[in-house]
Amino acid sequence: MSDEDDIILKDLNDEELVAQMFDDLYDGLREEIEESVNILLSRDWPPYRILTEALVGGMTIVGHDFRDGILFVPEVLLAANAMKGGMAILKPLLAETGAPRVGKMVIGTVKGDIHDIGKNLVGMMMEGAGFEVVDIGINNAVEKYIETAKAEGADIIGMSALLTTTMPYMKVVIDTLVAEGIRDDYIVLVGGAPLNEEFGKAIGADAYCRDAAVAVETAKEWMARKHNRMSA
Ligand code: B1M
Repeated sequence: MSDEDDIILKDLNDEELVAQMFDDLYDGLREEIEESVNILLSRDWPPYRILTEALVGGMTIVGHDFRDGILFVPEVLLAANAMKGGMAILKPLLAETGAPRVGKMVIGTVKGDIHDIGKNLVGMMMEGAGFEVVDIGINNAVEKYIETAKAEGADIIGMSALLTTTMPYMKVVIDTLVAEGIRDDYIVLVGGAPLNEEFGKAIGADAYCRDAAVAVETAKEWMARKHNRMSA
C-alpha cells in the first residue's frame, strides 16, 4: 500500500485538505476530490469558496504544468474529470438560492474549442444567481448560438473561448447578429482565459467577464439596464 493510500482525508485540517485536493486534482483522482468536497461542505465551507479556493485553485496548477509541458492531454483530461466530479456536487447547492428568474442566458464554447469547465462554472453560478441557463455545449457554430437565442427568447448570449485561435470566432457571431439586424436584442458577454477587456471591446461585445462571479454581476447590471430601457 502506498503512502497515498494511507491518507485519511477527513483527518486533515482545512489547509492540509485543500493542499491534498490540489494533489488529487493533479493526479485526476475523482473519488478523492468528491470526498474532499463533501468534507469541506460538512465543515460549513460555502460552496463558492470550495469552488474557487480548492477546485479552481488546483486547476490553475494543472494549467501551469500543461503549459510548461510537464503534463499532457490525457493527464489534463483526468484532472478535468476530477474537477467535474467536485463541480457536480456543488452545482445544486449553488443553484438552490430559490431566487426568481432574473433573465435567460444561452451559453456555449465557440467553434473549434472543446474547453468547457469555465463555461460550466459560469452556467452554474448564473443559475445560482437566479438566471435561466441554456447550455449549448462546446464547438458551437454561429447558427447554433443564434437559433437557440431566438428559440429560447434569451436575454443574454454568453460565449467562452480558451484558445487564442478560437477567440476570434466570437467576432463572427457578433458580426452575424449585426448583419441580421438583431444585435441589440441581446446582451453579449464573453469570457475565457486568453481574453481581456480590450478584446471584448474590439469585437463589439457588451462586456468581457474575467471570471464566473464577474459574469454574474455583469449580467445583473446589463439586465437592469435593459429593464430600465424598456420601462423608459
Ligand atoms: Co487546453 N489549453 N488544450 N485542454 N487547457 C489551455 C487553454 C492552455 C492555456 C494550456 C497552456 O498551454 N497553458 C492552452 C491554450 C494556449 C493558447 O491558445 N494560448 C491549451 C491548449 C493549447 C490546448 C490544446 C490545443 C492542446 C493540444 O491538443 N495540443 C487542446 C485544444 C482542444 C480544442 O479545444 N480544440 C486542449 C485540450 C484540453 C483538454 C481537452 C485536455 C482539457 C479540456 C477539458 C475540458 O474543458 N473538458 C484542457 C484543459 C483542462 C486546459 C487548462 C489546463 C485548464 C482550462 C480550465 O478548465 N480552467 C488550460 C490552462 C489554463 O487555462 N490555465 C488549457 C479552469 C476554468 C475554471 O477556467 O476556463 O479560464 P477558465 O474559465 C474561467 C474564466 O476564464 C471565465 O470564467 C471561468 C470561471 O471563473 N470564463 C467565462 C470562461 N468562459 C467564460 C464565458 C463567459 C464568462 C466568463 O461568458 C459570459
